[in-house]
Amino acid sequence: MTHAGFVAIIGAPNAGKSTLVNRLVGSKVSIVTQKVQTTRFPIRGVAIEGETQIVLVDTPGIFQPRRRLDRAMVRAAWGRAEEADAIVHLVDANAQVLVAAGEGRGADRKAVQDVEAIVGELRTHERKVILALNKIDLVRRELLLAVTQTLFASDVYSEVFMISAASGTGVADLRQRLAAVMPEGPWFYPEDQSADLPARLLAAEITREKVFLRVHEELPYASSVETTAFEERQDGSLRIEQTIYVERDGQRGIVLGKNGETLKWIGSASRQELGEILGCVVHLFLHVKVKSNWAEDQGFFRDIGLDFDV
Ligand SMILES: Nc1nc2c(ncn2[C@@H]2O[C@H](COP(=O)(O)OP(=O)(O)OP(=O)(O)O)[C@@H](O)[C@H]2O)c(=O)[nH]1
Ligand SMILES: [Mg+2]
Repeated sequence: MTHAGFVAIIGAPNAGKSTLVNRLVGSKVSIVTQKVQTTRFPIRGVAIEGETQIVLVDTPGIFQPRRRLDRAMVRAAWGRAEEADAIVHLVDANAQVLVAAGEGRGADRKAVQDVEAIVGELRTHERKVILALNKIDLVRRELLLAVTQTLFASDVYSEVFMISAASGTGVADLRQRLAAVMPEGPWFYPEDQSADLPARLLAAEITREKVFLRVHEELPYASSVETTAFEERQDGSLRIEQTIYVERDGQRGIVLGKNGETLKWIGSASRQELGEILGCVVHLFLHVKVKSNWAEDQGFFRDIGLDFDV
């Protein structure tokens, strides 16, 4: 008898949710950067453990939202958690430990606050949640236990796992546990399918990752990427055209860089990765446009499956 179900991975921004989903799946289904708020909409990846199919749902980080897009992202994360058969709350253990030791920086303190708010919300849920403490490769072990106990005392968790999504430590144990709690039933995806993001959207995400990686200091959250053309050529190669939207004129120059060098780097990094993922030669054409209200555009929300009216 087969088993199959959905597992939502929730947590504060930058906890490592997308890294964990990629690790559990065994291939890259969701983009990862060092910036908070990288993931903007829920992304599914499929892992198989014996007779069990685990559909992992990567979600946007949960934080105190201000902009419309932020509100929609947080709403989507909680929505997926409610629908799932199991929930994993992923916590950046390093931020917790640093703050507990009085050494945390602003970003760490913010992460701890976001975790507190998530725990508060989980208290209102009846179902218990699996706690996964991530980034243990960075943490001094002697400090980890106290932080774990404090979190566990909140009474919202059924069990705890210590993992490093980046190195893979502890991830196999977590996957086995998730498989064990999946309900009986037929698989949702064919055996060889590990993701279900449409290729155009995947291509836009990969380019957005490169934008975030390259110009993250100067351009936080002001950019989005749209695939405007995606055509297979007769020789089997793909011709992909994309527009990078920014909010102000000055940001356009930042994306272009001196003599267009930054854009060239973004294009070449994205083209190379897309070629690997899609398994063919990719011809990528990037444009940069100023669209001050892209984050208020209803079509943008529809394309990535987020609610506009939240
Ligand atoms: N050292 C270490 N770094 C990690 C680990 N897991 C993730 N990271 C890093 O943490 C950063 C954030 O990872 P993401 O997977 O993008 O985090 P996320 O929770 O999906 O972030 P949002 O989508 O912004 O909510 C990246 O720089 C990762 O490489 C880990 O186990 N150890
Ligand atoms: Mg993410």
